[in-house]
Amino acid sequence: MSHYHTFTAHDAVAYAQQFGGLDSPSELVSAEEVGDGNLNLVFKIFDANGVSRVIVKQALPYVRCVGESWPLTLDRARLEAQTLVEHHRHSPQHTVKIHHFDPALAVMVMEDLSDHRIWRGELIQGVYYPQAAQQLGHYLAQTLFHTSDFFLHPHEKKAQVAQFINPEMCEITEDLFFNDPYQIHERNNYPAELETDVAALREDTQLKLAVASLKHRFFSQAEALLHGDIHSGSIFVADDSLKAIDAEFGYFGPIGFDVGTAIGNLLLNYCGLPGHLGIRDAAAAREQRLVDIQELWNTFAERFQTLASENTRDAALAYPGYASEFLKKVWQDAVGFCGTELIRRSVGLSHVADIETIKDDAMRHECLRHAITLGRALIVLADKINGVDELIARIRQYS
Ligand code: SR1
Ligand code: MG
Repeated sequence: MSHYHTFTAHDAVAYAQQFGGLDSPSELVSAEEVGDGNLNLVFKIFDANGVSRVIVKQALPYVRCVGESWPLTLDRARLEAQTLVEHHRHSPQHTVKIHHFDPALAVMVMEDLSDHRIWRGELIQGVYYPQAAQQLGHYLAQTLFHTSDFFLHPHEKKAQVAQFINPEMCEITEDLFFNDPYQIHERNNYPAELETDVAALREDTQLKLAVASLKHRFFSQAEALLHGDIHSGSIFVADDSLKAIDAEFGYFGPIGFDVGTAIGNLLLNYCGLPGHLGIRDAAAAREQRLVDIQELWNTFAERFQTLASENTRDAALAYPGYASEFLKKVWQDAVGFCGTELIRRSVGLSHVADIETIKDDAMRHECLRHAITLGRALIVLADKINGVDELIARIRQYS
């Protein structure tokens, strides 16, 4: 790590000229730092016509949204680049392309997606991408099946598990998802008006037992190479296109975590919609979110099942009926993890714009309360919710 230094815009241009893979690198003339996430620097690199041509992303040695008081491993840049390269092999149409990465500088050069938009912003604005949920289900099935024991040789699988050991980033998830919301912690962030609701989480034995079980699975179930943070802010969309980005939380974990995080973010949007559109007008958009969830899961499960019946390499796992049994467990995990995403985004450090940007305080608090109540229900009822239609019935029950 000795030659690590934080990039200026000038450094980013020079780096993109060298490693951007362009035929005429001297076309690249300027850069703008556009990172608005919690962790990294992100530079758009422009040509002389002001057209953005590639992206340079660099990890900072600390958590950007908190500051230098929270140091964080630079190795996350390698893990992110290698996760995206691996996912791109299995789902090239739905994963951003990495042109180059340098672990010592914690930097990568990647495909520019300026013709796409961040899905979360579009969901909030009410811009509908009819293919997006199915595309996300396809991405999840392709990447998670091909990095699982169904597909990889056992030696290769174990080598990959070792390559993607990601203790510091996993620790963030372990704390933010499974600890902080259920205890008093200085990182928590919620309005005083919600104190009674949040205090109830801390006293809820049934809930805390179910959260412990989910955390245990997150610790120990190395089922596939997860994206690890697949929320709607980590997804670019355009007409008929969807691309996953931002995989620094990638590691081998339970498949239901990725599926549950993805569904959870659609549900956070569902919870926030009345705050943007008013209760009456939100109804149609909410129905769309429920259809999105149905399509996401059905596409994922059907594609995973097809891949399992055609491409399972392990003789025991190929036994007829095993893949569908496995998918039932993935589903129950997904429902539980989805619930933890709803709660941690309402009570913990990192919130989502779907709810945070609601201007009316009382309405925002109501939407947060809804996310907490629904999240709790999904966590404790996960093993009683058999399939996506039952999930939708439960969501309606808690609306
Ligand atoms: C300290 S990082 C906080 C959150 O931002 C990332 O996007 C992850 O979701 C993480 O939990
Ligand atoms: Mg991210």
